[in-house]
Amino acid sequence: MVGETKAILYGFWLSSCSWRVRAALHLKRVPYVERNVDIVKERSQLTQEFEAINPTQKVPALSIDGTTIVESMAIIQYLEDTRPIPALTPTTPLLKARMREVCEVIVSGIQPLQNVGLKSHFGNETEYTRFTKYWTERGLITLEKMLNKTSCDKYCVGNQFTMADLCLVPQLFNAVTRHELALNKYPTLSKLYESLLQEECFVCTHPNEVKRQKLSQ
Ligand SMILES: N[C@@H](CCC(=O)N[C@@H](CS)C(=O)NCC(=O)O)C(=O)O
Repeated sequence: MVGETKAILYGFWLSSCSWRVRAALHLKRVPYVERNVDIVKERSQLTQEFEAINPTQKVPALSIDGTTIVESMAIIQYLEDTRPIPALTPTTPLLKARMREVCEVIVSGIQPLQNVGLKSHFGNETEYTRFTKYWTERGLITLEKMLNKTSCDKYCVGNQFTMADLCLVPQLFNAVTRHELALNKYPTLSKLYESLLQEECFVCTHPNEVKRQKLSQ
């Protein structure tokens, strides 16, 4: 039976992929505990113990319903399929495609190119930062053009909260805080970010909130 015991999210407070899943769990009202996998200082994702949980050696992974699922979008789709309310997918084929366009730009076109796991493959910190900032900025330019057409100012696609919003907010948070990019050049992204950040699912699962809870344990 789905949802019988508390799910376990293996995540990291600052990880955008973990935040996507945290917000989805919150929306779907799935009780869960988060196990911190320090991917920055301790590099715990590379231990044998974690590899047994997630062969990709990345966060997140979700243990739920007697099994473990990896890859944030596969996890979110599983939650959508097993716990359909509230729906995170539009109903029309075109809006579904628009939602997936936005998700892909972020999930395939930005996040992997600014992932912290790339750092050791660069000669120095400056080269790494230049590379990650460049791809993040290019992604923002693309998203601004796309969302200008599909967004209602409140949500990315149509007038419904979808998986695209789950992907957008954590990536913009990274752009602003880690890459120090200003969003004022992107009016659509700015409006969406400001409005979406107030959604309960992002307030309650915000990285700073996770950090605060971790420190108070
Ligand atoms: N496609 C994967 C990407 C996972 C990923 O890159 N996670 C990052 C954090 S957002 C990570 O664990 N990085 C550590 C590393 O690559 O060593 C997903 O969506 O779950």
